Amino acid sequence: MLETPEQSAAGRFDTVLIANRGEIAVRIQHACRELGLKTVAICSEADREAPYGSTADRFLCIGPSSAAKSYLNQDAILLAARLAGAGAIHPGYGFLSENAAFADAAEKAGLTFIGPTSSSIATMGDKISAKRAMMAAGVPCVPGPDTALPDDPDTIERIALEIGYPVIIKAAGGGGGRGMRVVTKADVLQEAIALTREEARKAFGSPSLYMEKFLEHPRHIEIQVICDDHGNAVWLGHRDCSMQRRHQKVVEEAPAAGIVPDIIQPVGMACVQACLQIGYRGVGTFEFLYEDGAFYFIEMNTRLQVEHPVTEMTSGVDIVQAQIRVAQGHVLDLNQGDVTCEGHSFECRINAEDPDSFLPSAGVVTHLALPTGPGIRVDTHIHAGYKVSPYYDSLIAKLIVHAPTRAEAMARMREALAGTEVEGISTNIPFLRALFEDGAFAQGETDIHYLEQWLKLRRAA
Ligand code: MV4
Repeated sequence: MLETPEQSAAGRFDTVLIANRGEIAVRIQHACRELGLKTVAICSEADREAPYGSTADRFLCIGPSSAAKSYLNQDAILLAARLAGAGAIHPGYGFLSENAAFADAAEKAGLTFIGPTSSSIATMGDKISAKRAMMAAGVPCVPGPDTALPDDPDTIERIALEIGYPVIIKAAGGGGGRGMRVVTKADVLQEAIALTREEARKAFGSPSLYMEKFLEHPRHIEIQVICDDHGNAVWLGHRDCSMQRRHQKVVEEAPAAGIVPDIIQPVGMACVQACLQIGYRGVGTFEFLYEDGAFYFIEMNTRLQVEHPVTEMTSGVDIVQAQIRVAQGHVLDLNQGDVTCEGHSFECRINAEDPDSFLPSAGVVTHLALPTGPGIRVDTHIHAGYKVSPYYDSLIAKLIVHAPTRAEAMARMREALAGTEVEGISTNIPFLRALFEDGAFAQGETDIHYLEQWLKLRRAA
């Protein structure tokens, strides 16, 4: 039965269009079906055989294989929602999940966008306005002004001296490692600014930059929040995402090793206060750098994240279902006192890529064996016979484990990786197995540079 725009706009929808693909499309579909909602799956030509197509109530091919003409094609997605009678859109992560214009267009089409308001997305998408909002809310930030760098070279020079070298220059429209440049001394500052401004203009359509103190050996710690439309917000613990290569996370864990509750709790509560202050709705992640016992806000992600399962395993909260229920207008059925984070969880991103060069590896999966057993979860869309296409990111599965302690969770991940077999394509499983044998990683508290240093040493050996 088609829903009226008024009905769906009020969040009383019974059908969700999942505007994504791969493992997150499977994950969201499970959450919707458990909530008794109907689902509309979409695909590009390359994903016509996707398994989640057969379990959805409707399955629409919306365009050619290229993401620009399918998963990023706003008009095609909104038309599919209308034709299939969907009352809501879940964007997942990546693609249009942090596109304020799409969120706005969906709401204007009478659909519920399962996410924050477009204005929250826009505010956090501009890294300067995000920092300003956080500073106003008392969230600890990296030293540096919450205003765009002016054009005047003398003023820029003065700002850098006030911060103290080394400094990092970032694009307001950047994020996730794009549009950044480190400057270690004054005599190259102006040239660095000019280069970064030009790159920002080309990549993000805005030359707006800001400057911060460059932290040399931080860890990347993030805090998960969930907020409803009735003035309630909770934080669900924290994650360590420092194990990354070229800004691509490889292994994530919850909680971060060696961070005691007494120092993270005030930060978690500051994030909750910030959410209430800006009227945030849905799930969100506050990204921090952690160095010498102090936290420094760098960015807020206004979407469900790839690594949400490690927080689900430790908090026991189904984050995707909570996100959907909040979008339906329900009051958050969680208060901070209910949130207890137990044990330790790791997630390994299994990628269809060469384990040494990290180059993507497309092809047909001829054999697949996945681990089972206590404290093991696999989020995936692939199966034996599945054709891994070259059009999208290389993530084919997420292997998640949970155990009472970090050491037990490491042992469980080693055993789970040993029981994970993917043949027919190359994967990073051998690399992950080696990483989970590494002593320093086992010790914990490695920083954001560790993995790239470890890879250099492995290659030199
Ligand atoms: C920084 C930083 C050091 N100091 N900002 C990279 C992506 C984006 N999240 C911000 N990033 C960084 N910002 C200051 N003031 C170092 C990084 C950084 C990084 C941060 C988190 C995880 C991995 C990273 C890899 C390289 C650089």
